[in-house]
Amino acid sequence: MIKLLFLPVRLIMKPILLAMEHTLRPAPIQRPAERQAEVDAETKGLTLYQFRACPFCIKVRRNIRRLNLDIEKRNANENPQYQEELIDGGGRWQTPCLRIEKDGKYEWLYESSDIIDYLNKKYAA
Ligand SMILES: N[C@@H](CCC(=O)N[C@@H](CS)C(=O)NCC(=O)O)C(=O)O
Repeated sequence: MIKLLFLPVRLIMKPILLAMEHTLRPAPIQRPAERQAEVDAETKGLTLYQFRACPFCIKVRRNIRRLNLDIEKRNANENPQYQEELIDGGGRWQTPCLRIEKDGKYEWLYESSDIIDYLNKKYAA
């Protein structure tokens, strides 16, 4: 019921949030080509499960852009396969969630602030 009440608000906010994300894009940091290649290889093991107009996902996407990271984004709202992966793997229907591949296994990191801290610790320097 509550979700239905918020539907018109979400419909109005969606284009506004996406336009703001586009307009207020942060500049990506620059790294020497060799370091960027290392970072690109590492981030192949990362996948962001997200909704397009979720403000928490936008916050994480902005940080990913600022850190100049090539991370695959999977829209869990529009693709049933990604939705299933998120619920089965992460255990919760909540985005953003960062899937981290380590030694052939996956870790699932929820909470936008924790995802941003994780990425900053590894890639902000
Ligand atoms: N505290 C969380 C909040 C995340 C959150 O509330 N995400 C919403 C989308 S904006 C969600 O996944 N809702 C689940 C649903 O729609 O059922 C964070 O910062 O990541």
